[in-house]
Amino acid sequence: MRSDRMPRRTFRATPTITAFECSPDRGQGLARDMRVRWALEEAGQPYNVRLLSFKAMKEPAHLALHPFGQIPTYEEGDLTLFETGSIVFHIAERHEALLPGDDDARARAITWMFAALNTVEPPILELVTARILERDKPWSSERLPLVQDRVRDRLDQLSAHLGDAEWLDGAFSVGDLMMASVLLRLRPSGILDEFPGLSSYVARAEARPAYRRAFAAQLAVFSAASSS
Ligand code: GTB
Repeated sequence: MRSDRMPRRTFRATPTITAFECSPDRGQGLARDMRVRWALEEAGQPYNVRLLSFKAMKEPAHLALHPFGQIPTYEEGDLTLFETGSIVFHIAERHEALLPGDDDARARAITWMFAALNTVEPPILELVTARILERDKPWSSERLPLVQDRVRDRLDQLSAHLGDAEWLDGAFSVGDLMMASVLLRLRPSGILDEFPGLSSYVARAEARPAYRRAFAAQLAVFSAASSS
């Protein structure tokens, strides 16, 4: 059923987002400003980027925008947002190709966005912690396989749902943008390669022109920082 309750919202000003001045991922596009850049590119919305050092992120000027002193933030006129999910949702509400006008399709796209952030990403973040922050702990070799298997269990389920479909629910939506972004965080671990269906899904997402523009923009920041 199509909803005619409200006209589609528009951007009231050119947004400004924040990103790492020098991303620790060395331009792999794993930091969360990438999700916001990608959504803005899908929406065809130009944007500005303010780059921040780790020190600046904890200073009052940035803490006034983000209570936890992180990136990304989003400013659009007098509106300031933090939390990637909220920012991407705000952008998606302004672009029908990210959030369908049909009420039910829209609700399902939002469901997939939450599933990406609340159900699929937590075990992946646990794995990132286990592989990087805990790797020197004496118990790391015992814990890591448990965490890896928790990720595999979740990917088994997601893969079974996706099957041979191109996207999670019909046409590409913000649910796919968030899910593919979350899965990309797995790439350095090699686990994504164990799931050919999900690997192809992520590859399709990465092949989208909007993704490529967003990726190139964040890579250019890293390249400039590392050559200066
Ligand atoms: N829940 C918040 C959101 O979704 O916006 C989480 C934001 C967040 O974790 N921001 C990180 C940050 O600002 C950057 S994206 N960290 C600095 C700090 O907390 O002081 C997370 C991230 C960081 C680095 C890599 N990497 O190097 O691969 C990947 C992702």
